[in-house]
Amino acid sequence: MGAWVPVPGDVAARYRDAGYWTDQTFPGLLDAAVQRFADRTAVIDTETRWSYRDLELATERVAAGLHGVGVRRGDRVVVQLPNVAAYVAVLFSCWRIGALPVFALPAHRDSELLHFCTVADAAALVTADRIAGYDHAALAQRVAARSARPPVLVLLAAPAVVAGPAPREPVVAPENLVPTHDLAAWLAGSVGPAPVATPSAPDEVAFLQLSGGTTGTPKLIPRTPQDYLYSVRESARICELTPDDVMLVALPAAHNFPMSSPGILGVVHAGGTVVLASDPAPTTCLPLIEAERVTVAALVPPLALLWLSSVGRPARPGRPRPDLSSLRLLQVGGAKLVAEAARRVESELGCRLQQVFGMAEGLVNYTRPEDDFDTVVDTQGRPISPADEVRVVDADGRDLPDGEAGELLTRGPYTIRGYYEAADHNATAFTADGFYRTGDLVVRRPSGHLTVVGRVKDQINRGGDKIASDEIENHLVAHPGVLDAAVVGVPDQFLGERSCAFVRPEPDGPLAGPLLVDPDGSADRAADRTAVERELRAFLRGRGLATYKIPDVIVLVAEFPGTGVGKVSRRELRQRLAADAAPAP
Ligand code: OOB
Repeated sequence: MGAWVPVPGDVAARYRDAGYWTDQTFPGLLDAAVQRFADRTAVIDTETRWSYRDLELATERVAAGLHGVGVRRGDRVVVQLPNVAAYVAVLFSCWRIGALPVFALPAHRDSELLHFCTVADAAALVTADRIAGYDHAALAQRVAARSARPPVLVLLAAPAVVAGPAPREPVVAPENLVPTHDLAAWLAGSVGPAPVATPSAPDEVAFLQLSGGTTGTPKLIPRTPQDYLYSVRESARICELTPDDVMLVALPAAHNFPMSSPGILGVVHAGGTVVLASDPAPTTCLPLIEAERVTVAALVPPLALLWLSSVGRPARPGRPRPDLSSLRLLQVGGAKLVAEAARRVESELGCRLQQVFGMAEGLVNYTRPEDDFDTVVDTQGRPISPADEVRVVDADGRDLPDGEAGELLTRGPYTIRGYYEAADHNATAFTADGFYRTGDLVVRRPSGHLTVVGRVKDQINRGGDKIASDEIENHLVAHPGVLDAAVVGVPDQFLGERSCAFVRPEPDGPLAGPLLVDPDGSADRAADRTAVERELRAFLRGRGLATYKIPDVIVLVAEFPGTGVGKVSRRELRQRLAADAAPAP
């Protein structure tokens, strides 16, 4: 286990005394649900319907499989799976034997997965052979081939609906392939009984969640059962979950939002049903809501817009509109939902809206059932816990009064005090007294409700997918033709933000040539620019970056505006782009 920063002893004692932190563990969460709700439906995907008893059995089988390939208590297991029931079993099986899952997203590629496997020193990588047409079996092999300590590979033959069309990716040379283990065979009961094992204690790190990141490499977030499960129980209570609730998981299941706010774990706590959608499109999800009588769903803003526009269109003849009457709550979070869209949810989807402003580092804010309409539309909610400490500060770290915009700093019973194995970064990401600097600009109301009004961190929020400017810039400057790069977010009606890379070519390098010396913008020059953009995108893809991180726009510039202290002014770059986009006078 690597270095992490526990909450100081006296504070931990306070959280325990107040009843926030309990002795509950993740296996304990599942055991309690099995005892109370054994025969009720726990998890549904396109091919699976598991009761809580079935989920427990699947968990035992995968735990036996993992143990059989050498995974032991304290080992890290990188998990990259589509939204399938097996994912839930893999999670609980890791916890059952005291191993720590590391939550990768299906969108992650060589660069990210290799990084997670390395930082976490992973003992195993569990993935599917294909997800949405991408060859994850080959990806896993490439990661293993490049790892100092190759992880054991466990592959799920994904059902056709999540696997997508056959992949065309090049595969690792046959002589370099490492043997893989078959998750589906484990689930079918091909190995013996699960070992007797001690799960992580309530105060030990039980998994590593991913941060959106603001610096070169995504950081890992260590969470313990006592802190995480407190937020899960409270989230379930705030969202009024009962055993009759059916939650649709349309976002990638490993993200903190569908995992715990209240998400999959909140539903297990309540004894309800999780329905895993193979993709978040309205054409998939709206019929699923009708078929499974879904009561709660969680979306990022661009998907909420898509769903709204889908129900707003006239029904096609012979294709009746799906019946959404079971849906009682739509949660929207991960990025700012514009008020105009927020206003439409209730009348057009026929359910209540809940805004969710959370972060994998901890703090989660919800609008509440008792909030009036304007509060639900205009704010991103208030913190889960009375023990969440919230400060809104100016650029000098001075506290601001309610109503004034400043950076949100937070500390509390489920917010981390430091990233995993990241002492240097922690020194700036947290204050000396343990507040996490969120990088979000907020305005607080006297009621405690927060409205997100901007950001001070160098991060782009592309419809909920977070991109660290710095990470993409580092990849771009690795190109022999690139002297320097600055990546910024620019407003986008649908995504909220798109990413734009400003690139300064190396004066005598392969990307320079006619591009910068010909100021009158001839047609040839435009063709050259397109070729350069294509080249840079292919280069980034070749470096194994997740697709959502490939810049939407690439602009070549001769130089960057400075800030006065020699730093690139990202603000000026954004303004320049906005001016270019404005219609000519
Ligand atoms: C969730 O978690 P992360 O770790 O992917 O991203 C956190 C960041 C926040 O710091 C903020 O910048 C942004 O995402 N964000 C929002 C927002 N919710 C998150 N910005 C504006 N409005 C919102 N409603 O995104 C996350 C974790 C748990 C629950 C929900 C979202």
